[in-house]
Amino acid sequence: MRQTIPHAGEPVRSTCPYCGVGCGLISDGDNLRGDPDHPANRGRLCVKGSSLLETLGEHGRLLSPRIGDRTVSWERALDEVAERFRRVIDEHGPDAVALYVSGQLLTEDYYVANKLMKGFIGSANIDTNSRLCMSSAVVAHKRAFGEDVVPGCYQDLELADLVVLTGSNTAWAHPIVYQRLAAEKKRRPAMKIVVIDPRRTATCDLADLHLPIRPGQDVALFNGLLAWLDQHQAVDRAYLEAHTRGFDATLAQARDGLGSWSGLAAQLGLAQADLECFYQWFAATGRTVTLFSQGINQARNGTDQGNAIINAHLATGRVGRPGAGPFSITGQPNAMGGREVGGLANQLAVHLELDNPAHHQAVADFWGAPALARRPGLMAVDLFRAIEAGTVKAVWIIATNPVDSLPEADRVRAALRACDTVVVSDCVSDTDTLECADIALPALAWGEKDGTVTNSERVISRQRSFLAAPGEARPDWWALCQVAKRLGFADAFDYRHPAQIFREYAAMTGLARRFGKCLDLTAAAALTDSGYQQWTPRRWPFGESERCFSDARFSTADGRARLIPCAPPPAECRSAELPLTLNSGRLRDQWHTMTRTGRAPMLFSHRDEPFVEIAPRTAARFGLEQGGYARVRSAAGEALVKVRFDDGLAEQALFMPLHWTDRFTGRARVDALVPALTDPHSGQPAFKHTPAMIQPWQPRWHGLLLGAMAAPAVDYWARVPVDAHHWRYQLAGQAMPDETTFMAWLPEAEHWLSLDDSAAGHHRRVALDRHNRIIAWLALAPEPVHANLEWLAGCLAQPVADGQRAGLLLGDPGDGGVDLGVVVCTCFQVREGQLRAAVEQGARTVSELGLSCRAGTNCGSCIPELKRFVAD
Ligand SMILES: Nc1nc2c(c(=O)[nH]1)N[C@H]1C(S)=C(S)[C@@H](COP(=O)(O)OP(=O)(O)OC[C@H]3O[C@@H](n4cnc5c(=O)[nH]c(N)nc54)[C@H](O)[C@@H]3O)O[C@H]1N2
Ligand SMILES: Nc1nc2c(c(=O)[nH]1)N[C@H]1C(S)=C(S)[C@@H](COP(=O)(O)OP(=O)(O)OC[C@H]3O[C@@H](n4cnc5c(=O)[nH]c(N)nc54)[C@H](O)[C@@H]3O)O[C@H]1N2
Ligand code: SF4
Ligand SMILES: [Mo]
Repeated sequence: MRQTIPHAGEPVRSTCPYCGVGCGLISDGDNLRGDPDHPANRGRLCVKGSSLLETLGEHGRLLSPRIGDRTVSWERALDEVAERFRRVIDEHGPDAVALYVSGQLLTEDYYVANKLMKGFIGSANIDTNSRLCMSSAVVAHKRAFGEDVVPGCYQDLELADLVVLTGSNTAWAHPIVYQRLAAEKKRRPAMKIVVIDPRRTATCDLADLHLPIRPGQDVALFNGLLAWLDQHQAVDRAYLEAHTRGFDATLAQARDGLGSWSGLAAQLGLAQADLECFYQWFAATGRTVTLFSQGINQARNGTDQGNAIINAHLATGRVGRPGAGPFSITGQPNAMGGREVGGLANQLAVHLELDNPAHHQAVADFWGAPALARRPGLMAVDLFRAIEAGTVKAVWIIATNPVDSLPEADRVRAALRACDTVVVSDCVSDTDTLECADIALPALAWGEKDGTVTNSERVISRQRSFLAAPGEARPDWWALCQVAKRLGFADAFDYRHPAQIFREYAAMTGLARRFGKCLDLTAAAALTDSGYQQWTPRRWPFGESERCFSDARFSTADGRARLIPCAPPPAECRSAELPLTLNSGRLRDQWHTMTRTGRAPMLFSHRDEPFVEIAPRTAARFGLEQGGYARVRSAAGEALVKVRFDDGLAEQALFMPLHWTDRFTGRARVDALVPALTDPHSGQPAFKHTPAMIQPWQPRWHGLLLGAMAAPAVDYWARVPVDAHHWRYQLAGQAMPDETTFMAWLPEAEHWLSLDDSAAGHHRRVALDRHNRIIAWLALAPEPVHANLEWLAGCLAQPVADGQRAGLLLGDPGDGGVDLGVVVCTCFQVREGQLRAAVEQGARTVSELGLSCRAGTNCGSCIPELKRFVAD
């Protein structure tokens, strides 16, 4: 079967495959722009979305199935997967196999995976990376509303008079939502924005008030808010009495142990005036939205943190109203779709529960399922523990990279290496997880795959294919159905087109409706194939108002929402050995484990090496220098990274991005350091608060290396792509490599240019092929090597011109060009030096900078940095 391209060469409307904002875009494969008609973005795109075409191309793609190192046919690979799964199931029962999937799957892939595992294999051992991402919010919604529903929509942020952003670096992680907010704030400066985050992030740029709360203290903050609202007669008694339960117990819990407001402020690490200002604004502003993300979810009490926020909204009757509501924003492009179809191990499908006998019967009947699971399956962290223990003997991992993204990641890797059968479906050929695979299956990537996704505001949009499938790559749903057939379930998995799967899913939501849930797509159950092709973005529940729970009728049995008493958080645990708290999260221009954004050289211009951020004062205490190196250590593992000063961090805080993997550097997988501590209700790991220690690391030599080679075995290396074939490496180490060692890093060459000053420890090599083209470049020195990186990168694969040799050895053409510093505006590649020049010529505002050098005038993601630049 080969994917056919319905509109080859014609512009196709699709959806960005990165964050949960779910922006619409239009592309024909050569050009790409935001879709002006998409309700999420109205034509805007951020830098990741606008550089999508740069990440395509067949290089580095997984193009055919593999068993071990052997390339095999699909028939052979699918037979092998099915035989191995069948054997384990027969010998050890269905709970000895598992699927581990992803919020980056399409709804159709997800639906089929869940149906196969829970309905037909007969185990609920299917979990998803949404466990690491949204599962605390899922439980918080279920506890409060009786259903996992985000009541509001993005427009609420524009209608609100107060927007509270907590645990969210919206400017970098949900840039188009941030831009919509920024535009509204400009239009209506009286609108208030409060950012709650222990770090001063780019998001704080919009804030009227930043509360740099102590990590993990959000329950105390929102409990305090509830007590304040009550004390100041700001609760909506009529709403509470008519539509909720649990207020009195929740308030009693919130008041328990609460002393003075000054005492609370001190506990939270905030100025009392700031705390009271936030409480006053919240009390006084009917149109308030509280948007929350991983600073809330990824904590040991993430579920309670979500409920503490929702409590404050229920107490003021601010749920599902225009411009008012709690708003859990989703991370991945289809995190929401996965929650709808039931991708988590502790839910059934279409918002129904495994342990509810009536739900169970309804789903078994709908699917004609012979063996529908009755018990919850293993949640992500426990699933990998069971793989380690050998009780789960075969696992199929689809569209996620657990060797990098799960806590105690080194343990996860060891567990997979020791596991009998690891099947990995991915679209690229080289990941830390694929390295552990016994069987690798090539998947279609964005631009090739075809189906639906649901964004943070419940809008279902189409991802459409506009590119032919490369090599043997196939849709994930197809591979799942092929294995299902081989396991003996051909009738239930006889799909030929994603539209069939979507119709079945839409029909199935009739069960949700039957049980009083909001999820309802039944109007699409009879969608024709062409209706599916022409689908325009639509929010569920179809045909009703924009918001859920506007009528204050909730999805619980009695129709009332619940306020949930939330105990105060555990105190921070720091010890003399691990005196710091390591926070982790996202960068503006990278996506997760960089398998896709890491293909676009441009997206490394913002940050090109793995790093830890630390406040300058703390750095001085630990003997660290800006741009130097540090070892970061925790109880679970360690990393070797560069040091960046950030005065937006608290004194005890460290921050590391989650993006760097073993494909891009020697040792900087942040999850090797994060211990596997989880929320008791949701099983979501606490990624944000790891007790840690830092110390300087002083290399004795530095290196810069360009070419097509693999990473040399040295203490420190980090690489970025130069183009589809070449890398640029930064190197550093303790013992200076001798000539035999460093020559082995370089490819075979016809000619060499060399420069050595062995006494000073300086070595330069340029490798040339027989056409005098440069195939590799190396410099080693006791001090950091400076070279004109852009010029050097451009020299690769080019012939050396006469008179160029000296410059080439130096790594600089000597044309007087100066180093302009790092790129601030990725879209137009505007560097710090150019910004400085613009300021010198009189630019005083961000828009004047834009007029002068175009910085910030495309996607706008760099505007917070531009503002800081102008301010400095
Ligand atoms: N550029 C980019 N965008 C992305 C992604 C990406 O990889 N790159 N990934 C997407 C995905 S899957 C997700 S889940 C989202 C995540 O989006 P966000 O949650 O916005 O991103 P994070 O950087 O993980 O963390 C958010 C903030 O929580 C703060 N925080 C840490 N501890 C606490 C605390 O105790 N209390 C409070 N209030 N805040 C705290 C951190 O300092 C951080 O600034 O981003 C999505 N968008
Ligand atoms: N320390 C720390 N750890 C974290 C977080 C944090 O904030 N801090 N955040 C957590 C969160 S919120 C998340 S969402 C996770 C993300 O972590 P992961 O899900 O592990 O990260 P990705 O890089 O998105 O992995 C997706 C993989 O699927 C592949 N892929 C892409 N599209 C397709 C497709 O259509 N089909 C198939 N078969 N493969 C595809 C990609 O090449 C890539 O290898 O990380 C979590 N881990
Ligand atoms: S905000 Fe950026 S990454 Fe997120 S969906 Fe829109 S274009 Fe894609
Ligand atoms: Mo996520």
